[in-house]
Order: sequence, then structure tokens, then C-alpha cells
Amino acid sequence: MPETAVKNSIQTVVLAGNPNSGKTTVFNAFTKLRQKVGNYPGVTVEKKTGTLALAKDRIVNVIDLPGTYSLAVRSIDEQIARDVLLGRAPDTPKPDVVVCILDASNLERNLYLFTQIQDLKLPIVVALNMMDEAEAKGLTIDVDKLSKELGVPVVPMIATQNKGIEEIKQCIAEGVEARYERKWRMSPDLEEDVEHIVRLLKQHEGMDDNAAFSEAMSILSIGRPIASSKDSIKEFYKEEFLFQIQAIQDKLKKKGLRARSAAVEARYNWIKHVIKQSTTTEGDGTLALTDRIDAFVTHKIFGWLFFIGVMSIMFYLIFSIASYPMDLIDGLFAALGAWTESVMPPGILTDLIVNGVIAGVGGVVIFLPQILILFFFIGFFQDCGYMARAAFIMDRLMSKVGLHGKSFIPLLSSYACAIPGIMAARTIESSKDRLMTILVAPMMSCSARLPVYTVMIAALIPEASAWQKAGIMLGMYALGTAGVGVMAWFFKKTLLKHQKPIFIMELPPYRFPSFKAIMLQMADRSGMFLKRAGTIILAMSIVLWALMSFPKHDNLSAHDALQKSYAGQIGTMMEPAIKPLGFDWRIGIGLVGSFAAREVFVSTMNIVFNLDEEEEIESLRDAFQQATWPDGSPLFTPLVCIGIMVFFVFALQCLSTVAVVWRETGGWRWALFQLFYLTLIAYLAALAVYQGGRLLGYS
Ligand SMILES: Nc1nc2c(ncn2[C@@H]2O[C@H](COP(=O)(O)OP(=O)(O)OP(=O)(O)O)[C@@H](O)[C@H]2O)c(=O)[nH]1
Ligand SMILES: [Mg+2]
Repeated sequence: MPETAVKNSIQTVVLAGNPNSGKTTVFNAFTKLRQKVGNYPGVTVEKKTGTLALAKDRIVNVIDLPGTYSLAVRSIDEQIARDVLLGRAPDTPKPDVVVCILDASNLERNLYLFTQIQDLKLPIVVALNMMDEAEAKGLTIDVDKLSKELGVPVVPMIATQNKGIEEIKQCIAEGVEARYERKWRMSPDLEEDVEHIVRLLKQHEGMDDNAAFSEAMSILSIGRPIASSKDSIKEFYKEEFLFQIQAIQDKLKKKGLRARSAAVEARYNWIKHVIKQSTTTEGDGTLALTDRIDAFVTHKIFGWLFFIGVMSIMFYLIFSIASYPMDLIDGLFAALGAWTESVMPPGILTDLIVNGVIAGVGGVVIFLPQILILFFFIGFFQDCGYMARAAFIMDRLMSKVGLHGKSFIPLLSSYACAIPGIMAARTIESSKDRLMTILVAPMMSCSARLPVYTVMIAALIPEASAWQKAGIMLGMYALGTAGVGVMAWFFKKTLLKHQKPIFIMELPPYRFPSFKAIMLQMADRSGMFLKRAGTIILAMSIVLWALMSFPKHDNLSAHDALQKSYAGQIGTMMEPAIKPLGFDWRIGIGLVGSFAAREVFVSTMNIVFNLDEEEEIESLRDAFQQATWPDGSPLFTPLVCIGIMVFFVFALQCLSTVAVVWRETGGWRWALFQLFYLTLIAYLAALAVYQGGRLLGYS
């Protein structure tokens, strides 16, 4: 094959680079899509495809990849990136051009992956991103020289400001040459042996130059074929070939040569040379402000105070400023209900709309302002770089129970929603640590718990101040997080014993969060929340309303008719099991509904108490205060309110999570196990609250 080939019939452009180098930012600029961007490594864990118009009638596919530091991959997200680059990912065409995105402020580390991609002899354009940060660090990069040294086009770029995007497009449109000559060299002995294996591979396996060199390096350095996801070369190659490899390896061993370190060293030597030729540094090359902030926020004591402080402020705002728009939405739905009743004839349909749909869906939509505030904070932390610091201090606390440091980004993401959290566990190399993280992640309180906690806190202390409410909420979040620690420790001791790997996490520099990105994320998230309200919650509201309204008992009081309904019968059947928790059949109905989605508890309670009373209820809080057992004793005592919250802290009440765990663990076994153990813990914890509290003399 000739060493030079011009590619101008480009169809597939692949974006590759180290984690957090700005790939997705470039992808979004290219495709006008809105994939998630964040200032920490490991945001993207799947490949994403979009299209880019190079000219009016020239459309190409663009693929965004998870970040990786090298092609010697260890985790699932890195594996995805490698497979696409090697052109052997199913349903993904081989890349015609790789846009290799380098963080200009960390050139040395970023160029390592570049050398490996170059070894694949793919046409490359370098996007030299984060030029602004390189400058802030005092780095000056001579782009032309760098391009000459690397042997590929280099486009300086500040992706967040759209600088360089047009130039890269133009570069791709003009066609990129795959001109390649390996410039890094190992010792002559080693080079010879590599050559030898390359020849064998070409002969026996019919590989081309491109594949053979990478494969030879992989076999020699990690004893594993790059061309296979299988772990051992024995499963992959014929006896005869293995025999020759073994001979070469023995020879190297005798000489005391190690291919792996030799290759790494050779690459870095060359990289150092390139950097020396093309960059100059003024100052010490660090970002002083980042260091200063880190000394505080990752401090052993102040770091935690800061973390708890910002969480408290977040919850305070969730209860204080959110209450105004919430009252407004509440008023709107109340008016809508009253208006519907006034214009429609009384009957089943009106009842369905007012007591089923409006009470159910409206009861959940009220929480939109709180969700918005939560996601504003989460987006802010992810974008400014604080999330990685929170993971860092968490690691210091929880490494003692055996939780792997890489678990904390997935776990912290689960505060938003367990599903992206569970997906993010793909970045964890060890399959046992990954599984453990997936198993405990749903205990981190997600945004769907917010409505439940809010309703129960209001019932617990009707006159509480926003700070008190925030304190209780923080307590629930802390309880879930503690549950993660305890269960991780337990799994480590029992099911998933193994050594703890060392934690290496890059702490990204602080960046000014892009408010546009945060707003877009908030919009996406509230869109999802409203969609849930309009689909699963609406459907569950209708189903539960029907189960609560039939069979009809016109001659009974509202309360008795509800108890005799299908749902009432189910609740009554459950009562013996949940009475030890202080829950009655009506709470039982809510619990059953909430296994579809947690918010359904709130919508169901709205429907229950609307049907339970002769008159429409003013608010759920008042209805809770008036609800009693048949003997007249109050139902929602403080212990019951706390018990319900504690139940929701632990219970896995989310069909989507079960489905994702099933997909990510490749079977039903762990998904069902998780559902079972979390439900059991939820039950036992609520039981402990109620019975323990009563023993201590509370009610
Ligand atoms: N200052 C600066 N920040 C940038 C630039 N490009 C991207 N960023 C920021 O860098 C962070 C990482 O960007 P992403 O696009 O998510 O990076 P990625 O390479 O896709 O990261 P992974 O998906 O984790 O591999 C985000 O906070 C971006 O806003 C740039 O040119 N300058
Ligand atoms: Mg990304």
C-alpha cells in the first residue's frame, strides 16, 4: 500500500481525543445537536452520530467518541472509542478522517493518544483546542511548526467560542492526506522484532500494514491482540504463530527489554522533542487560581463544610424561591379543575378529568420549579469543574469502605437521575467495581424523589421554615449516601471481593460555566420531566383513578367506596404487611403506584384524597393532616412521614432504572437482585423508623 493517499471522498468523520478535551463541544458545533458537555472526564460514554454539511450538497457523518488516554483500553467507554477507530465497531463505518482533538494546555499527555492514532495510519486533522487556556498558562504554540513536526494539518481552536470550527470544516472538505511515517523509534533490537511480527501477521493473517504494526505492538507490550476483544492471544491465533511470538518474547526477556515501556518511552521522547520545537512557556505553566481554589474545596475539613454548605443553599432555594412559581402553578391547576367542573356535566368523565388527570398530573407538575433549580445547580457544578472535586473528597471518605474513586462521578451524577449515573459507570475499568457502583447508585436521591420529600416534609412540619425544610432534605440525601457506603462495604466483603485499584482522576481546571449550556440542560431536563408527567404519570393517574373509582358504590360514603374499589381492595390486602410501618391501605395504594415511577406516589395521593373526601381537597398537606385511622388516631404522624421518606430513599421504584441495569449488566439477574435488595432495605428501614421511634416514645 502506498504511504500517501488523499482522502477527499470523505463520508465519516470521527472525533477522538483525551477525556475532557472538548470533543463533544466540537461535535455540537458541527452537528447543531445538543449532546451533553461537562467539565470533568468521562461525560460521553457512548458513541453519538450526527451530520455535518461541509458544503451545500456535501453531507458527512460525524461520530463523537468517549474520551480515552490511550488505545490500550481498560474500560467499556474506552473500548467503544478504540473499536470505532479501528473500524471494527458494528454498524459504524471505518473513519475516513479522524479529527484528533488535543487540549493545547496539556499537550504532552494529549499527544500520546495522537501517536497511537497515527500508527493506525488514519488521515488525521489536529484540532488544537483550548488555546485560551494554553495562553492563560503562559504557553505559546507555533502552530505551523507543530503541524510540520506532527506531519498533519493543525487548526488552533477555542471550541466554546466557535473559533476554528469553520477552518476545521474547510480542512476536511479539502481532503486530508494519510501521509505517514512513524517518527518515534525504539531500540534497533526491538524495532527488528516488531518488523518480524509485522511480516508474520501480514503473511499468516492477511493483515495490512496499518493493522499489523499496531497488532504487533499490542502483542509484544500487553500480550493481547488489539484486534480482538478477547483477553488472551491464545484464543485468537494459530499455534504456529504463537510459537514464533513466544520465541521473540523469550529473546527480548533475555536481553532485559520490555516492549511496553520501550514503546511508551519512545513515544514520549518524540513528543517531548515535538513540544520543545513548537512551544515556549512563560511563567510556571500552571493556573494559579485553580490551585488556590482547590486548596480550599478539597481541604479535609473546609472541603466538606463547603460541600454541605452549597447543598444546603441549593435546598434552601428549592424551598424558598421555588414556592412562588409553585403556588402559581397550583392555582392554575385548581382553577382549571374548577372550570372543568363548571362547564362539564357531572359524571364519570368529569370525575376522571378533575380527580384523575388534573389532580394527578397537576400534583406532579407543580414541582417543576424545584426541578429547575436542582438542575441549575447540577449543571453549574458539572460545568465549572466542582463535580470532580466533590468526587475527590468523597473518595477520601469512602475509599475506606472499598468504593473505588472512579465510582463517584457516576454516583454524583445519580443525584440528577440514576440512569445517566449507571451509564457513567462504564468508565470504571474493573467489572466488579462497576457492578458494585451500578448496584448502589439508585440510593443516591434523584430528582424524582424531590416531589415526594417535599410533600412529606410539608406534612411532617407544616410550619417549617425554608431552612428547616432544607435541613431535612439534606438529611435524606445524606441517608442515601450513607446507604451507598454501607452497601458498598457489604458487597465488597461478600459478593464482590477483590483488590482496590488506585484512583487516578484528573482534576480539570475551573472554567466559567457556559450559561447557555446550563440553560439548555435545564430545558432538556424539564422537557423530560414534563414528558414523564404527560406520559407515564398521566397513564398511571388514569389507571389508578379507574382502579379507585370502580366498582361503583353509589350508596356508600366516599371513603367507604374508595376502600371497596379495586385499588382499595389491593391496599387493604397489603395492609397487614405495611401496618408495622404505620402505613394504612391508602398509603399502600400510593406505594404500589410509585413502583412505576416515584412521582406517581404524589399523584396517587392526590387522587386518593380527592376521592376519599366528599369535597375537593384544598391541599395534600391539609388532607394528610385530617387523615385518620378508623379509630380516629392521626395517620400521618411524624414517624409515618419520616418512614415514607426513608422508604423512598432506599426503594428502587423506577422501571427505567431496572431496564437500564438489565441492559448495562447484560441480563435480568442483577437487575432483579437490585430491585429485591433495595425494596427489602427500604422496608426494613421504614420499619426501624416506626418501631424504633415508638419504642423511644415518639408517635
Ligand atoms: N476554555 C475552554 N473550554 C473549553 C473549550 N472547549 C471545550 N471547553 C470546555 O471543556 C469542557 C469539556 O468539554 P466536552 O466537550 O464535554 O469534552 P469531551 O472531550 O467531550 O469530554 P468527554 O466526553 O468526557 O471525553 C467543557 O466544560 C467545555 O465547556 C475551549 O476551547 N476553551
Ligand atoms: Mg464528550
